[in-house]
Amino acid sequence: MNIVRTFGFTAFLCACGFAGSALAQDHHDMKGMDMGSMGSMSMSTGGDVVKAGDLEVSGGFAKAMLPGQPVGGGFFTVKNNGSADDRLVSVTSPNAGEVQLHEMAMKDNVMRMRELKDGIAIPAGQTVELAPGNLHLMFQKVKTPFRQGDKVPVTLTFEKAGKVDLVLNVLSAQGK
Ligand SMILES: [Cu+2]
Repeated sequence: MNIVRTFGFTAFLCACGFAGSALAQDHHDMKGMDMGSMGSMSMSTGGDVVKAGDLEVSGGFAKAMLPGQPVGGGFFTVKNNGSADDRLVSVTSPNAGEVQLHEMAMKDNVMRMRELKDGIAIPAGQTVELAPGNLHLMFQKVKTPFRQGDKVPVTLTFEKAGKVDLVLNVLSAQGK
């Protein structure tokens, strides 16, 4: 039972690119990174820009999954041009049985992730970035592992802006 549990946890981390040798590297990078500046970094992944109400969603991508890997990570940026706070409450995709909203954070020098059951706040006038090592979508029960070059459609549901359809471009397993 212990072995099964440990394996499950490892596979889980793997989806976000923090397993094996990548762990030490990411660990190191995270320490030297000013988390406050991450929100202002712009991704140049070539994804569509989709507008809904005051929201602008851009830079959507997913990471390629290793064969047999059951979960995958997805990322994008949401800009709130309005004067009212909004919230990403749920996400669905025809390519996954379930899509969860996750957050990664360092705790006691260990990178951990947790599900954000209350969704992700998109404050008025701000830009929220879902990015590797930080906030992300976690695709569960994926039948066909994402391959580089694939497109993964998702429907984002916001509290105020409503539903937004977005296509995530699948990049390499490293997210590049
Ligand atoms: Cu996750």
